[in-house]
Amino acid sequence: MPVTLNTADADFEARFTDMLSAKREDSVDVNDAVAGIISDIRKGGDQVLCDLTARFDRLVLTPEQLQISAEEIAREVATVSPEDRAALELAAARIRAYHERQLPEDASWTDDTGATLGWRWTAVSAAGLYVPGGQAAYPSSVLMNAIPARVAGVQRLVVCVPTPEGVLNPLVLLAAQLSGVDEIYRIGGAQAIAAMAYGTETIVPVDKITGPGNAYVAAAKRQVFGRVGIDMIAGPSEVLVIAQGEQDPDWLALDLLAQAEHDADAQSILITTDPALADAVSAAVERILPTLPRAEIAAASWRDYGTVIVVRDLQEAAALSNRIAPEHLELCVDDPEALAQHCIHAGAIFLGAHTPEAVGDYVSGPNHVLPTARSARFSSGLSVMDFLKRTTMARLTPGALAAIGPAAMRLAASEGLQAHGASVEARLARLNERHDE
Ligand code: HSO
Ligand code: ZN
Repeated sequence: MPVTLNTADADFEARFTDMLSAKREDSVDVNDAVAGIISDIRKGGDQVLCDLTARFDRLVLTPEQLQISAEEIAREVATVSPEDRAALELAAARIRAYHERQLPEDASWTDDTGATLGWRWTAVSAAGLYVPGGQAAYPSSVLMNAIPARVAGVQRLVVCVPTPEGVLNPLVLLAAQLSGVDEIYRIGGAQAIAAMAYGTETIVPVDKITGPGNAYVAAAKRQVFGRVGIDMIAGPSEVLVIAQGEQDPDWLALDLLAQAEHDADAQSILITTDPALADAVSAAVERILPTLPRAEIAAASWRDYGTVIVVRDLQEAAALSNRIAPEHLELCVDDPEALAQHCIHAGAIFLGAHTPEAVGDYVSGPNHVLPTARSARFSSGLSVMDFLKRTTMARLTPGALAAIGPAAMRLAASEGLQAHGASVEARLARLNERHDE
């Protein structure tokens, strides 16, 4: 049974803290195995990649076959129904339009000393996107990772997706095609991450790797970080629904179950001011749960991590929400905008009863790669920024150097860095000579 809490209870604080600190993922230590795979790929390149793909994916390939050919992509993509294609195209267009607005402006100004200062944004040259195989191969996640990269201006976009027994996923290939991916390799696991980070004979290394994956992929991303950039390491998905007033309990139950069906470690939380609504939603969850094809996963998540909290008012709800810092926050209340003002730690906020979290997974436009496990306190979802770097710029006139150079000389002396000071002094001396002439 899910936990039911009430802020009016004497033991609330203790039980809430327990809930917050519960660890939802047992992280198996695969670091040594992954370090071995990375070093094997660095030494053996394509041949090791083929050996590991034969072992883990039961797929025998020559190095030439590592990349999925344009003909294969065309053949698979042709099997997608027009309805599925139209839905994916709508999603891609909306995600692109949203992310185009994220492109930041360069800046440049001249201050009162005559120094021209600013910064400039440029894209990462090449990015690699990992797409998990099997159940978690979400075409929507391909769009959510690849489109921001393309919008940022990344020139070369690579996808790695494992294809156990050689089975290709047409919708994943179509999503890659719609988002402008350049190369797709049928490899997975730590070996795919190592190949993208270090390169092999056939795979040119990338500069940044993003995308979800299992414990091996997560460990590999951590280990190649520094050689390449990575996005976040995402944990199991979460939703917090805050509800008040006249709400359809079935709608709220379905939103909780939509999260629970992702993963037995996912977490769905309901906070409401209305004890009767809390009971009605819990009952609806129990009624709908057995009808889901993924009932087993959703039931495990709801049983182990599902939580219902009754609060006195919405201020209390916002305060608890900020402590939870949920990945997804749904506000099914009379004035969602007003409540959202007080909810400052959340990956994505969904306002009002007609904005189920699932639209955000697919078609509303914002990214669905979001900070989990309370990391929304200090980080944000995937965006165009993740594929950009900021270079700072400065140009001083002689007058500007004369105005601020002496302070630099002073600081250089205090740090014992003679050449630093001299590099400024030599220029200032020349300026003074000219003055004396
Ligand atoms: N809710 C997941 C993303 C997703 N849902 C993909 C369906 N497909 C994490 O934000
Ligand atoms: Zn989802």
